[in-house]
Amino acid sequence: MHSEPHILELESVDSTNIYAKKHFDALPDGTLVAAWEQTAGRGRLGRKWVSPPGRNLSVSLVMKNVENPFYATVVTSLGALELLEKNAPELEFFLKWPNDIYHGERKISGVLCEFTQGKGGVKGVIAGVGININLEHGEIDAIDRPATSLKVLTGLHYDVKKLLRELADSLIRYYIIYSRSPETVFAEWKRRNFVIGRRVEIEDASGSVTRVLVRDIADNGELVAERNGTTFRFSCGDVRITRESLDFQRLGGPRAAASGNRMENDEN
Ligand code: BT5
Repeated sequence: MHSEPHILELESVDSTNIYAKKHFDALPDGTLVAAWEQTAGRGRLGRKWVSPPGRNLSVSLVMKNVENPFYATVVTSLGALELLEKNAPELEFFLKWPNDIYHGERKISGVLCEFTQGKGGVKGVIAGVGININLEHGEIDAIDRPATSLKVLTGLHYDVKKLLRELADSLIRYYIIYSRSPETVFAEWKRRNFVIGRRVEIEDASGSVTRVLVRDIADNGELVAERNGTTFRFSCGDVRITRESLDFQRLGGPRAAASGNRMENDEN
């Protein structure tokens, strides 16, 4: 992998993940497939990813040094977080297990990592990242769950081509750090992950919701949660951010009203 990112820019495609999977053998490790329009953008569990043409970043990183989609999510979500923080340093973003970036109660970015195997037997992961950049209010409102964009948050219009290059740099940087020291990257991801130490609602694939206290995230990516004094692991589904979880201190009680819904600093 080169530290200089190779970006394959497509005007329109069904999904950058599908394209990268189809061309996995021909695409060198570390290639970033980007599209300005996705006609069939995908989320997890068969869901759709909404992204009107030209407004957002929709990319897939070809990762041939990672076989576990969870670790690909760790790497790429940190890269996406870095891009957001660089371009809106006054705002507070956080990672939310397993694959999201949020601002307050609203999602601004999602990651979809898929294991793949080429014809020659080479294994790897296609790491798809979608980030809402210039999405307008009306477009946000059309999404069926709370969402936001950089433009809605800051009122500014962003140069998506410039941001694409910055995103490529951040993704490759984290990929290189990961290939040298996976523990460092995993520790950073855990530190920036909102859920650890908080009371949240978890929703499994069938839609059943349970309120839990999240104790940790295991090395295999499972959530280690506690309910009625019993610890259990949760591997597939969503964490719901509620007003209450935003207002609770890690492993503590309600926070001072003056702090509003801003996150406390991560000090652990
Ligand atoms: C995700 O799934 O968040 C993964 C999103 C990955 C998108 C990228 S774009 C490049 C690459 N190519 C692809 O085809 N996909 C990847 P999940 O956690 O399942 O969340 C999906 C849910 O988020 C949907 O069911 C909606 O409720 C909501 N949603 C859809 N579009 C959104 C958007 N633009 N912003 C915020 N939320 C959205």
